[in-house]
Amino acid sequence: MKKIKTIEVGASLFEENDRIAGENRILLKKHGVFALNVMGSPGSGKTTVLEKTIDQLRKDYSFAVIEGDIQGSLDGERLEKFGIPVVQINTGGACHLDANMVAKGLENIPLEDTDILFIENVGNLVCPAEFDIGTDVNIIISSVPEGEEKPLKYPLMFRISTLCLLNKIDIAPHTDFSIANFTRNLKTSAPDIKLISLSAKMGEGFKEWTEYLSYSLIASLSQLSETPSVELKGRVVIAGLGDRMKGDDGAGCLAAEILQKKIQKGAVKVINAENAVENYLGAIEKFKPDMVVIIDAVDFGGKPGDVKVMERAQLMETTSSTHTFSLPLIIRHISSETGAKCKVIGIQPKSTAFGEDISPEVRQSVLRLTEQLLS
Ligand SMILES: Nc1nc2c(ncn2[C@@H]2O[C@H](COP(=O)(O)OP(=O)(O)OP(=O)(O)O)[C@@H](O)[C@H]2O)c(=O)[nH]1
Ligand SMILES: [Mg+2]
Repeated sequence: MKKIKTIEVGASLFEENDRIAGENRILLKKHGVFALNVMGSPGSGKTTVLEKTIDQLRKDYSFAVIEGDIQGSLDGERLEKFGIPVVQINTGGACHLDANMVAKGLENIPLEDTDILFIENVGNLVCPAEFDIGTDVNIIISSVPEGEEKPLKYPLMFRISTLCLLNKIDIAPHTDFSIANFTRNLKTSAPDIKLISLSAKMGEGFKEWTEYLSYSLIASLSQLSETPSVELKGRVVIAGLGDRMKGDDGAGCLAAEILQKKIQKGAVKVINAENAVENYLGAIEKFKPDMVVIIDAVDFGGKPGDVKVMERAQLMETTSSTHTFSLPLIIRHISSETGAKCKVIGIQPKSTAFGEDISPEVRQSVLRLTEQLLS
């Protein structure tokens, strides 16, 4: 007898999607579930990666899976063999999962007993990128046979993902695929994405991937209740500071980049000031803000990714790593010129070494912070 529960759902209203995704995220957080939206072309190896990952880590973590397919439960059956809860969602023709479908799926997952929830989206490089489903992270699984140029042709999918797994590298020597070219294309479309090359078939690269997964899970759990809230009131300027070439020093810039994509206009102005906030003082004053929020990597002796909301006095007791200007002085200037209330959201960096990527802990922290600011 077939044990997998299959749910048929129609497409939900697009404008409702983000609201329901937010509810999914809150529900998952409440139960301490780390959820990943696994996307990629048909046949890129999504289910094979999940099979191998679950097989390797099931002694350490409890898994659950929501499988999205246009029809059928073939992938669900492959994963159910591991004795984990699997819910198959049939989209009935839709080329992606949406937040409402996932909400229905979550009703059938024992969240209290789940550490890691994989949601395998419908195989497609376009539509799933447009629908937030409420997971902690988006992952794109690309594969060698698809070619090197996919990040250039489907940039949104790569841009909204935290991690790209390049699968099927075992067959690269038999093709003209160049990992160096793929990496260059990837960084062109999605400069912030992390890349791990692997072979789900042969196991190469799996250590790096499973370590990344464990790391992200721990970072997500350790920050569950630690992102302090900042209530945005009136006209607000949010300025991200830092240096994108120096690892976690770019945290403020990453936050500004994310917020700039989501906040178009209105009472909130987002500025990616990088290392030269002094050049934006005129624009900040002209906006006549009631509040100015500065996001920056600040070494306050916390754990990597810890977030602390500070006012000028507290900031003077800490060291802001690399900037040539004095942040307390800038804040005093802005306050006196605009009368705005100024706050600094400091993110504890792990490493600010030149040429490094932003660390997973700080990246997760920035994602949570931006979500919290947008909510
Ligand atoms: N050579 C090679 N083949 C792989 C690898 N990973 C997956 N495959 C094969 O690729 C094919 C598709 O794998 P799936 O895991 O079903 O792909 P999928 O992305 O889940 O496919 P859909 O759910 O249909 O979108 C299967 O024949 C796998 O055996 C790999 O690392 N190397
Ligand atoms: Mg699959």
